[in-house]
Amino acid sequence: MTDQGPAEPDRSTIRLALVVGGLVLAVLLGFGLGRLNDNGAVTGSPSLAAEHTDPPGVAPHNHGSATTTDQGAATEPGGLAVSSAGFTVVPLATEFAAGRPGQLRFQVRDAQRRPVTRFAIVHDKPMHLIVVRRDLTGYQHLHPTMAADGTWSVPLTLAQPGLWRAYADFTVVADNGAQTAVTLGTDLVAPGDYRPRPLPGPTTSTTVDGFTVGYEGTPQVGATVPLTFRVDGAGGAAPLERYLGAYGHLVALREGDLGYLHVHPETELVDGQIRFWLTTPGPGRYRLYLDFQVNAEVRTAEFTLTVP
Ligand SMILES: [Cu+2]
Repeated sequence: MTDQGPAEPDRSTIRLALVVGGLVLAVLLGFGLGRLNDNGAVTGSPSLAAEHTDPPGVAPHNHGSATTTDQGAATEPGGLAVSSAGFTVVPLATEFAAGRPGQLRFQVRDAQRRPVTRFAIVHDKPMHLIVVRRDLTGYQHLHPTMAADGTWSVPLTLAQPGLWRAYADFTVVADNGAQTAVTLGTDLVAPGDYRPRPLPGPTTSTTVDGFTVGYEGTPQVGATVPLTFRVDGAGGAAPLERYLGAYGHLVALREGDLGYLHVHPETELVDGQIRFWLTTPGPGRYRLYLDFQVNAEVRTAEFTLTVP
């Protein structure tokens, strides 16, 4: 371009060509950089994840978020999309016969459409699968097993007809060791006569299998606050056992879109009670599902929570 021959062309023409060429180059570069940023965000999360502050006693991770890369939007729920951060959940079949035992099989695929096979163990498991009907009934918390080709499978019964939501909550380990926590969601269907149940009214206490479960705490929009659960049996405080690396496992789902909230467990009991840190993304109604274990049996206590 700078090589100008003896028959010198009009300088203004050259200048114009340079300006246009520069613009084209700038646009192309912009595209390239944008793509690099997109790709970089998939695997470049550790620095962002490290900046994420966790409540005391909680190992740095971002459980339940759409991705670990959404640093600026850490309160946004996950589970709303089949694809996020370059990963896609692909169910092999989505239709189930209501009330009949079936098998859910799925893969997590990367941006190159290859099945992912390297997952980090988080809360004792490489994959947490939550299944709930769209009216927030029929909650199940399952742990599928993975075949060598990256296909996950787990026995699943959708007890009642309707549309159901399945959440795959996992952390991918990249070749360079970088970890990306993702919660993806996909719908399942059990054809039939769907009779949705209205969401029960808000409460902070409930009973399940003879246990009384109550909690204290006041979730606030955009804040991470402690929720402390107490479990009592016939003779007082129930002898809680470790379950999934803590003394309980809490899932919170938002009514309306079934967004899957951030929940951090405390790994040890606090005054004999189970404490979680919950981040509430906005006003609305939520359903809380507390899994706890006593005498080697896991039970689930459910609560409706209204956040003004
Ligand atoms: Cu789990």
